[in-house]
Amino acid sequence: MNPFEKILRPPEVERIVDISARRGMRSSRGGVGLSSARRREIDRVRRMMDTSSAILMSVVRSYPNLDSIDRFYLDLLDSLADRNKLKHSLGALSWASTTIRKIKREIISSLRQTSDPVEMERLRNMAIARMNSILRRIEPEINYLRDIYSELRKIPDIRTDIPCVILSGMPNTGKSSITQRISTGKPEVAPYPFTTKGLLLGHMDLGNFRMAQVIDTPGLLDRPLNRRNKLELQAITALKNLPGIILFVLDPTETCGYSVREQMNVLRDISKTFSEKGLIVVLNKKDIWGDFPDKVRETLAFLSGYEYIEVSALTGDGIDNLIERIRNLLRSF
Ligand SMILES: Nc1nc2c(ncn2[C@@H]2O[C@H](COP(=O)(O)OP(=O)(O)O)[C@@H](O)[C@H]2O)c(=O)[nH]1
Ligand SMILES: [Mg+2]
Repeated sequence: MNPFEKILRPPEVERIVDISARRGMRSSRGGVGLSSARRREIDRVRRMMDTSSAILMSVVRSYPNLDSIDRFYLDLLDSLADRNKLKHSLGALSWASTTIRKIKREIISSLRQTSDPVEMERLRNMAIARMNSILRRIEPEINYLRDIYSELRKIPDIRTDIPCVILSGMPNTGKSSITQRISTGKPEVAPYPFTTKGLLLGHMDLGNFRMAQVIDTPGLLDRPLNRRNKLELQAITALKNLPGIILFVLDPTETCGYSVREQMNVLRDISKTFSEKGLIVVLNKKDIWGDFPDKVRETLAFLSGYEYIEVSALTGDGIDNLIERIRNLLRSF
């Protein structure tokens, strides 16, 4: 499960000040006379500072412990944000939250000792000033957390404890069609870093009450990896941390727009990068192979050393066979 699913975005400093000041002034304590006035000021300071302190703490608490999250999510985090800067920023908010509470206690205790209305007002203004100054001091950290919030929302909700079938292959070879064919139910779209369309996430029944995730990765595993920048590569290779296998979809008819040769290059690249995973080549579009006998022969010659299965995602031919093979491979996970 995505450990960043529930993270909160801190409001801008200006807004924290505003919300807290307004909560402070909302003190309902009325009455006339010195002790009423003192109680009112104490109440105002307490409400104001508890509010800003709680806002900061709720952000800190919404984050998972970065030292105990799964490697897959850690890699994705690293592709989107600076982990040390994130830790530092959360630490700064936590510090500010505690410090504001400490100042609150000091000022309330001074308020208790005075019976001078002018002094009371001075103490209240001091509380506002000190709270503002602390919030100003952590403004860069607050802004950093605001900035990465929308980035971290791109982390998908993928289970790391069940096996995955990860689809790879060049565009238009039939990855999404095969994902739909082998998934029970309709696959859902989930966000993923460096993708515009996100992932297609389906589920597959392995029998014996076990499930696998089916992950179609448009834009991720569909061209040679050496054309990727470092962060992009990290988001891609995060997938290595997921238990499971790779299905590489190859279109021998070249109606996808890529030559068999180009597709073989990507296959070699993917199989090297994910060498510790099982890989099945899915030879797709069998329904129209008859129109491209030379291409099909060329493909089969290239494929020595690879396990492959022939299918047509369009007609469903060979799909049962593919599902059976996947179930066998995932039995040991
Ligand atoms: N003839 C034929 N066309 C297919 C087959 N599988 C997919 N296609 C077509 O190929 C195109 C690309 O398929 P899609 O699943 O979107 O490929 P993706 O880009 O790899 O996800 C679509 O027009 C599909 O209808 C197949 O088995 N036979
Ligand atoms: Mg697709």
